[in-house]
Amino acid sequence: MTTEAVKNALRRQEIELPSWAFGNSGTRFKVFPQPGVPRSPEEKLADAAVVHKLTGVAPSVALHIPWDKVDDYAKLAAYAKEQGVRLGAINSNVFQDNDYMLGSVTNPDPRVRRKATDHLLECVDIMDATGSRDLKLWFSDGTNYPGQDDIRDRQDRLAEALKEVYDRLGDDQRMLLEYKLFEPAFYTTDVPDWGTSYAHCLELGPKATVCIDTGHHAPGTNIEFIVAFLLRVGKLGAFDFNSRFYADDDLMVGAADPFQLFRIMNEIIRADALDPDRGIAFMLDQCHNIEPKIPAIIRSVMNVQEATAKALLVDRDALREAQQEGDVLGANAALMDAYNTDVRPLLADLRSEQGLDPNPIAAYQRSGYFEQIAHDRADGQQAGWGA
Ligand code: PSV
Ligand code: MN
Ligand code: MN
Repeated sequence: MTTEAVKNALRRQEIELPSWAFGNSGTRFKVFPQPGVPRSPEEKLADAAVVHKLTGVAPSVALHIPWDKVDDYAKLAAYAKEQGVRLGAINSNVFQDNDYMLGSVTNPDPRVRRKATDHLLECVDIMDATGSRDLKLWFSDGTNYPGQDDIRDRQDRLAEALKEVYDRLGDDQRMLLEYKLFEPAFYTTDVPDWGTSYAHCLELGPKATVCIDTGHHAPGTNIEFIVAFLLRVGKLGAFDFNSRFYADDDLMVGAADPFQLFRIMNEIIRADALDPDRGIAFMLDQCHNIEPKIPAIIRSVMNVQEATAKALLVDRDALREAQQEGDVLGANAALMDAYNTDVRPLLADLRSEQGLDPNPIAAYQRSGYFEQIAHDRADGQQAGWGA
């Protein structure tokens, strides 16, 4: 691909930001509050708009309900637009209510299942108001002890709830079913892996696709294989990007394993699935516990751009030829040459051509925005996960 073609593809790239990444977060041991943290969904959108203004590739913001609960979602969407961004995926939350101790949509109690399903339906109502395309579902449901509940019955309950929500989706709306190996459930999880998610999505129909959260796998899992497989069958809907060293660490994407991120983006380019028109949502799902949030999100966006640029630079003809000739080392070299290219100058050039500062983090630090929000938001309750 020529440098111009690489730049053109990068110009069209879109990365969605999670509203919750801007709020205070931490571990179960301690949340360290940071100055200037948003106090409302509107302030989260304002911060996200700064990231978009400086990087040019983050035009949408995912909401988490009820963390981002407001009275008037159409008004929130209009506010986002004024700020220069739009509202993206609606993330449901059926994991933070006392009723969900034994599960939400898979709970043995039909009353709790109804309550959970009603929340998911409410999220679709919110999508109607915000104009969001995607409903993202993640279930913490599972069990802690062998025999605690019937594994198969729980799958039936899950399928029933998903079907009800699926049937409520509008023509242009989609359901993204996220999986996670474990936590908070430690023995069984009802949607633990891509296979389970895929099987449910297949049964539901074309509007249901799998969301891959890069932090939700066992160590050593070959995520790019999952990406390639799901792309081939048209069932990859989205990514929740982040990094893990141990479990669901939610660190900045590309920080722990930039090579893995490149390998994932390589499968995306191989399938020609980067363009927003192709329907894959590239979202971040991260928390910034000890680092300043806005620059960390800018860094994450840049990490995705760098991995993408390298994947675009792979000499596809040389790679294909080496593969077909059984030239193992040549094929591997075609990938590694691209991965080892320093794409930072190309991205800096691209930003300059777009009228952006070539160094978005330095531009943020010079902008005075942090000093402003630290001053303006000194009062009131700072948002955090769950706020
Ligand atoms: C679960 O660990 C998860 O990745 C889901 O996407 C949740 O909605 C999100 O984290 C909340 O941060
Ligand atoms: Mn996630
Ligand atoms: Mn997670």
